[in-house]
Amino acid sequence: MKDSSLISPFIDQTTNESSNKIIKEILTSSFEVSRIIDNSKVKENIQIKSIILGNSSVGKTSILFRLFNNRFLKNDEISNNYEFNNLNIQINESKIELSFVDIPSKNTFDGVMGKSSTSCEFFILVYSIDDEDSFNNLNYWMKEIKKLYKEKNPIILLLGNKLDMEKERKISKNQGKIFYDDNDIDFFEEVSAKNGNNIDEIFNKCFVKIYKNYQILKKKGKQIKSSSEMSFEMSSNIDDKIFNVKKKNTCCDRLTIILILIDVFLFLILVLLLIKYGIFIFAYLFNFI
Ligand SMILES: Nc1nc2c(ncn2[C@@H]2O[C@H](COP(=O)(O)OP(=O)(O)OP(=O)(O)O)[C@@H](O)[C@H]2O)c(=O)[nH]1
Ligand SMILES: [Mg+2]
Repeated sequence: MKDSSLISPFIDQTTNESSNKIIKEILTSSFEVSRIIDNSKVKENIQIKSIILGNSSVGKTSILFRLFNNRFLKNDEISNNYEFNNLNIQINESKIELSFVDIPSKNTFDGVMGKSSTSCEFFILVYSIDDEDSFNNLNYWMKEIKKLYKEKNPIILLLGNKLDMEKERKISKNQGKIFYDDNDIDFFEEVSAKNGNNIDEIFNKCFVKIYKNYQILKKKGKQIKSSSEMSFEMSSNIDDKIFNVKKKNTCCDRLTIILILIDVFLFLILVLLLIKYGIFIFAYLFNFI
């Protein structure tokens, strides 16, 4: 679980006081998500790429369909080639265009990434509460996300789907919560694509976080030109992640330089010793002969 309540580590020393105040304000404010775009108020467009992952039949397509159309996708409508358009929402003066890649899960993660763009700011990881395998396989999906996106820190939402199937439940809510806590995931919720429980609420929380992160990056003067560039900078926990990574890098860089200098120094001493004693040895041998 990422602790979004952390504010202080986020406040960058190089950012001036007024920026820090605005950043604090963004972090603590609540924002409304609107599905109706008021173009007269829109001042910026933010493009976000999302991918939905999880085992086969956990309800990935059904969740997206519910999010887009607010109804359950009938079995005879399901197709592996279902294409979702962009989902447009408005928060304040920003229009956020979310594109979703829905992959039939017979693919491996490599297959997924091969087909879609390598940049992604938002992952939705799904298991089904009645399917143990789909829960156990979360480790695989998380490992793959971390491998490819270690430093990009995309926002990750974990969904336990089919909440309506309480009687068939095999995975407790607490198990889902523990996985979320242990894996640096931003949001977790149990949902039902069938009756729509919790879907809008949890997605809206993610959208607000995406918006806040974007605004904070902007305030910090980062150049955000395109979605793919943003994905590199985008951190679901900007507060500590981006800066910790940078701090760690500088620290490692310094350590490497110090170690190289020590190596060079020791090498020079060795050469001097060789020259000094080498001459003695040669002289001794020469005299001796
Ligand atoms: N009861 C119940 N059934 C669901 C729910 N969501 C999806 N299903 C059913 O689960 C089955 C699989 O749903 P999909 O949305 O196709 O699952 P998927 O993860 O996209 O599957 P793949 O594309 O094969 O990877 C379908 O029969 C859906 O009707 C839910 O919330 N509750
Ligand atoms: Mg599907």
